[in-house]
Amino acid sequence: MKTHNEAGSTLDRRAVAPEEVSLWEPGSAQADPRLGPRALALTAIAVIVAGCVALSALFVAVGRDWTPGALAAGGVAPSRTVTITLSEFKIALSEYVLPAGKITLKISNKGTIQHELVIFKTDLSVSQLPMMSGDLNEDSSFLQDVSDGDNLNPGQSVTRAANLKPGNYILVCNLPGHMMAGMIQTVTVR
Ligand SMILES: [Cu+2]
Repeated sequence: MKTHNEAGSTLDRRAVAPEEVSLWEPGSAQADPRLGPRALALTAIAVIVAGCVALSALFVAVGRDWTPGALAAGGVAPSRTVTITLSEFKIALSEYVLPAGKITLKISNKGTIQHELVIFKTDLSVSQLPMMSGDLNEDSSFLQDVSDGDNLNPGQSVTRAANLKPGNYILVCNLPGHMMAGMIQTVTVR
């Protein structure tokens, strides 16, 4: 069976080949001039493909900023996960402007010492934040505690759910000295 099929397809290919050639060079049997139009056509295709790749890269880049609008138009909003990375002495997020509503926080301590993550809603700027003994005064009425959890050991990751209203937030590691060392990050929710 196999041998028979292979022989058949070889014959088919032979039968088709002259027609293919005649598409490019109807009036001539010469081999070399054929490369001209064929190479041109291939180049044109390559240019079109490259253009499409560049365009889609552009749309992917711009698409990030369009997401909130797309969600409003699309109807069903997928649950958003935000990645938060703690280290000495920094708090880094996968995005710094978040959509209001339910959100999943994936918090990882990629440092070499313990850290924590506390989220407050506040209208104060960072320089106005209420301090006590060099750390954030978490009991201040200017701060609304939105999300808190246990300290994370080095290498540990946890997932927390939050429901965010539009406004300004600060993310802080308030272990002694950590905030002043740099572990504070502002985030906007809208
Ligand atoms: Cu810390």
